Amino acid sequence: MYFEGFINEFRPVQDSIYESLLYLPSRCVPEKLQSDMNYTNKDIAALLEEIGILLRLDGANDFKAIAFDRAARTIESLDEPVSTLIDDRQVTNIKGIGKSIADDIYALFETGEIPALISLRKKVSEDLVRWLDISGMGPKKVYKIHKELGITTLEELKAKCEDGSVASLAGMGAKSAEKILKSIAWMEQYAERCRLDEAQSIADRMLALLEHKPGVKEISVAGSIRRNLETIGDIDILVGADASDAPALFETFTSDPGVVEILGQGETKSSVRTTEGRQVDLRIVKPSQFPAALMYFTGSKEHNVALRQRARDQGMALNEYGLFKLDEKGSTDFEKPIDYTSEADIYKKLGMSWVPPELREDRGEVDFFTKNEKADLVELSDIQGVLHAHSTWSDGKYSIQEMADACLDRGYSYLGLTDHSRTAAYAGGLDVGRVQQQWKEIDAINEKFAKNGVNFRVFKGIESDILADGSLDYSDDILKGFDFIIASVHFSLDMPAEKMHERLMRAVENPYTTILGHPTGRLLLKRDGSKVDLNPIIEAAAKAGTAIEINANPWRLDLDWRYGNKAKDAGLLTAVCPDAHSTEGIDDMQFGVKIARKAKFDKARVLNTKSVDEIEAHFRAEK
Ligand code: DGT
Ligand code: CA
Ligand code: CA
Ligand code: ZN
Repeated sequence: MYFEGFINEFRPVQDSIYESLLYLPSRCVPEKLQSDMNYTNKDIAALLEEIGILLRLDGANDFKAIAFDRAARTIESLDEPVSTLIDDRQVTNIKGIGKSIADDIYALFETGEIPALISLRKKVSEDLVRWLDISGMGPKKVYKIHKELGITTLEELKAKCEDGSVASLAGMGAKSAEKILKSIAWMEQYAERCRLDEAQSIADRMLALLEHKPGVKEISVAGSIRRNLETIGDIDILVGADASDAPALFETFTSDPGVVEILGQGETKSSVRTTEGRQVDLRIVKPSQFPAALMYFTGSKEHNVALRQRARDQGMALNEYGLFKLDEKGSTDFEKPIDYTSEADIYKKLGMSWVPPELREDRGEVDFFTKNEKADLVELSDIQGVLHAHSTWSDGKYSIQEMADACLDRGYSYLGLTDHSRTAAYAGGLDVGRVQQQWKEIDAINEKFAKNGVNFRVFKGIESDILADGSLDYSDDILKGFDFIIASVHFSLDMPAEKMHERLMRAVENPYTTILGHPTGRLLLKRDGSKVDLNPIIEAAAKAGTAIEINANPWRLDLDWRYGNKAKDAGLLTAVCPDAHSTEGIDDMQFGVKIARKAKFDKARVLNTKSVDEIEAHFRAEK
């Protein structure tokens, strides 16, 4: 059958896991930033920071490295662009920037390079740089292990952790070695994936590159991005174009400056690696085949398998070219598909209605859309307010007023401010006195909004730590003064599952808890969350009227959407919360909504789709 070759026409070059680690976004510092040699303060800070790190990996004197760290931080927080200080050689006027670093910056603007950085990049082994992706490994620790054991590669590090050499180093111990091994295992498992937000921005760039090119009649992302999965393997893009236009489109795609390597190229598919180290697959199909191909390449594989079985049960065959009638003997003419014009059309011919891509995971959707015409999924435009945000009162970057204005700018009508509670001292958690002071500031801001006729409200919230025994972080007489409370675990995430169960149960059943924050504490591709079965927690929360957050920060996306069916059955409420530590952080809302949809939440079960008055009533009823 000729369609089988469709996805197998070439074998992409397989990178080793370690090779792709090089591209891990966490340390993605551009080689040469821009050809016109205009650098933002952020660019400069990133390069200086890299020098500091490489110096430490090279065993240099700490004073020297610290000077670069400090310069990076200073420049990052300057209001004025450093680029305006180059011509008049004024960079040394910046407090904390000496002549030597100033010269590095002049060199950057004049030649596009910092010689010291170039030589450090040559001198310090890439293998060693990779160690920095191990969680808890800073450059000083890397250097120490490298130096004392005489090893450089991850493989060697792994071996030395296993044979006890790392544990026997001063200041290390068995626990540290174990942690390193665990983290390497994580890296091996996930090096091939990245977060949704990272993949999304690469996909957007590729779509923009192609969408207006001659011959492009249809274009869409497919694969896991289209399904709003929280981590992405490769990025799939599908184009509908005539075969005669395909070669030029592939040429545009593979010659883009954002592409560093062509992994494979065929007549209908081309795979590349981008500067971020991600693989992008572009497939070009005939416009008439676009809907069937889009359906197929959106997946998931499991959803496709279920649909194919359904087609067969109904005497048809389904593949990426469409639906085909089978004769009695089960064979068919693949040149003659049953007519279709859209994805919805194909689903209809299978006796069901269109399935939103984010639900295509074979978790009951085939059955659901056989019986129902549509699912009501929450939309970004349904969101009316921001809950879970931090200000300079704890570890946020902006004042309450600035955060409120940023919410207002984005069309929201309230901000539920939740700085950290007192136990989170490392994050500037508020003691009782500061809580009361903050309330006064919030009252004043609300009065000002009211006086100016602005229909916007700041609610007094707190992100209260859940203490080890499950209690909240203030006494009841303080707790009752808040409009609402997000209760989150921030320490001892690795306690035994039964203890964590008790801890979370107590927290969700506490009448003061409005929302349980990031329920597992996971950091995607970096750190596992606490090992606890959330099913009973979801039931208890639903019963108590406590919502469980979908933390919209793309590192978290926690509650996991895989609890969606359970949450729906239990009638659980959620709140889609950006957990914003800056004004830009508010924009993470989009990722949370994607996950909320994938977890089957409708508008009615998402707290922050409520209007100001409705949410206020909800807070009051919960107290
Ligand atoms: P990823 O890239 O790991 O994040 O996940 P996907 O879902 O994007 O997977 P990918 O890129 O390998 O393939 C894209 C879609 O193509 C996938 O969701 C379903 C379809 N597909 C690929 N290979 C197969 C297959 O062997 N069988 C079936 N039924 N579908 C496949
Ligand atoms: Ca993919
Ligand atoms: Ca793919
Ligand atoms: Zn938090």
